Amino acid sequence: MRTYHSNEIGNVVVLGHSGSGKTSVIEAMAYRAGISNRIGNIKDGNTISDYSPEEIQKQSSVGLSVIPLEWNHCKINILDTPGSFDFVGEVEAALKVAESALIVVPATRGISVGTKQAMHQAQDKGKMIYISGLDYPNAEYKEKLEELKMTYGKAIAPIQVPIMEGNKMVGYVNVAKMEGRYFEGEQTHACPIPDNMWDEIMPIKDMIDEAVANTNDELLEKYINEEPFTKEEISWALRQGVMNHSLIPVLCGTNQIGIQIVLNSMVAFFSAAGDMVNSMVVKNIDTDEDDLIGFDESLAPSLFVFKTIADPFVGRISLLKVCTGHIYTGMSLYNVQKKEVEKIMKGKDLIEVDELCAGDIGALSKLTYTQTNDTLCTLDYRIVYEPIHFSHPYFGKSVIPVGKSNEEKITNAISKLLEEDQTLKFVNNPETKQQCLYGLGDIHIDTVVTKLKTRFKIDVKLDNIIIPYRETIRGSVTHRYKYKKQSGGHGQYGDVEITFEPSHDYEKPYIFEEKVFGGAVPKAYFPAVEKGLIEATKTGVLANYPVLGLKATLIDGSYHSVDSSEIAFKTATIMCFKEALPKAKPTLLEPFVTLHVYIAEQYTGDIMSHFNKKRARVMGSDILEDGMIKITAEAPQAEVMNYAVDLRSMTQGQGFFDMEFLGYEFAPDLVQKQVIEARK
Ligand SMILES: Nc1nc2c(ncn2[C@@H]2O[C@H](COP(=O)(O)OP(=O)(O)OP(=O)(O)O)[C@@H](O)[C@H]2O)c(=O)[nH]1
Ligand SMILES: [Mg+2]
Repeated sequence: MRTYHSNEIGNVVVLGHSGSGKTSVIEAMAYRAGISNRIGNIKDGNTISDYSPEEIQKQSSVGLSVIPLEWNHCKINILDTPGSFDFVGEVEAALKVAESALIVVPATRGISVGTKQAMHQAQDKGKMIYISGLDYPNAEYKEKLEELKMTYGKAIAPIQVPIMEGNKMVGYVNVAKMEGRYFEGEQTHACPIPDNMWDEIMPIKDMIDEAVANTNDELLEKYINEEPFTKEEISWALRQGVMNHSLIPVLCGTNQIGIQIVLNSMVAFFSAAGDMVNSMVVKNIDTDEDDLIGFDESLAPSLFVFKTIADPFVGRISLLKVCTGHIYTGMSLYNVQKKEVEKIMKGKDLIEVDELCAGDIGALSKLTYTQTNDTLCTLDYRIVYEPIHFSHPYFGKSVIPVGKSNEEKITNAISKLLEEDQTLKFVNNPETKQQCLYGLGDIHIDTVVTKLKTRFKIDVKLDNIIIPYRETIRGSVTHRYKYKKQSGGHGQYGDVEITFEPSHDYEKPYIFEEKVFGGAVPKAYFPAVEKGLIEATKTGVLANYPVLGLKATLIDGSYHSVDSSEIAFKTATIMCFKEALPKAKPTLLEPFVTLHVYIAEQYTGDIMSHFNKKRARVMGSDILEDGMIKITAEAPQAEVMNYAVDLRSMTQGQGFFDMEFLGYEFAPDLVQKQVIEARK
């Protein structure tokens, strides 16, 4: 592959519902562009894009992949993404480096949740829609097109209309050029527009002409004077429309045919990386100001790492987009975040080119310090690119390694997977002794389990995360306990009278005071009493959860000049606690979290009534600048453990949220009963 310049490079993210046919259409593009000499398919697990064992097993994409194609003297880096919401982190990374988006809509299903999500994700990019699967017997091209028009209005521009014979697509009319083409094997040849299609074609042609007329005064005058536009004028105008987001060309075909026009249209209508529309703001570290820069080859070199792959054989592979200048093997660049210098080396089987220009995407191996979201640049022009804001993981499961050898290997393996995937989190909880893995949903976590098995040969089981309940008291009680042992020689003697009452401070296990009169318990033994409290509050009397919010006042006691000891007073305190607390209205505390949920207005009702069912309190709702609604609620943690999945199904995948620990509150009787029962 030759070196391409920024005005010859385009980066296109392919988006759409899971199973809409993204990977398949990309496979066909790669074949047409001569990258491969056969079209692989999902069922045989031999596509260029879905190559990992997990993807072959699931017959579905799991990670993003980059497929560079050469077409019409340009380089198009196609970014294939998984449609499943659980892998949205991969989409977020791909969106960061793509200037344009191709959205795949299946002719059998039409506008699904995934389509809406894709249109939303690509709202600030030039877009094209590909209606795929026209070979299915139940394909409904016209209905899907109508649906698109209803949903997205005038922007929808079906520049290609299929010529159907029964259920079979045998060719198409290119409405921009007003010419028909028939399929003949892998080739197409020109044909007249079929007579029965003029009624369908003319309104579309009128719509395109209108759009062309609206792009500038010169063309408007031509339109008013009823002069026909040239093909070049139409193409230029469509490109302007796509770049300013006022037009979304719609193409159609299958995973075998109709591919060439997609490739032609991407080159014709999508912006090149080097175009001014793709400028962005970066932070200049030396001046502490924001610089507006484009993908400009004349500037000092810089690059942004948008994805890391931990390959068990090759090691770390960093996927990057060159933002400015040129990068070439042998040069050194400075990692701004890590404050380290990295040498750019030619990776085995990875970089096939010696040089990459601004706007291009490539892969580097053997970077020592660099991770996803890092910027590499020169010391003369130190800048930082805005990081990818990945979705936060709130869906958790406890991971239990099967067998001793897996226990030892798991930390290392998971740390590699964490490096690859910024939407995963791994937390060791010493209290519950659980190793907790957090992700974006159940499929996400299950895929990690598969990766552990296939890549690292580690078997694990999953379990629910234990909710960290606490215990406290609501009443007060004064209790005396005398610990006395006489077993020959030295005895044990500790005697304490303690008042236990609520401290109302649920951030601390206890507050200790003493009001001992006349040295009934010598001062020297107060620390021993406190040690007893530290020990005792670790395990409550209801369900063995740690205790919070206790006030313990030592009011009386006695001692023995020979037999009293620190250990004796500590033991007396622990025993006193155990006997007293059941009489002080012990109560379970449950953890509460604050949720901020961001949704489109139409989902407000569903979100509110769902919160109601989950014992949550809605604290307020705000309308944000972009029209989104932000709802703040406080809810018991146990009720919102699956909120990632619940919110997705309520908002068709368009809502997002964050969650943080709020504090502890008294659990209602029913919850208390259930929790105590479960701990027996
Ligand atoms: N007949 C027919 N089958 C298709 C077409 N496009 C895709 N398929 C099949 O539909 C299934 C799903 O296609 P994929 O390409 O994996 O879909 P995807 O959008 O990449 O799915 P995810 O990676 O899960 O998001 C596969 O079995 C394909 O062979 C098409 O145009 N015609
Ligand atoms: Mg796929």
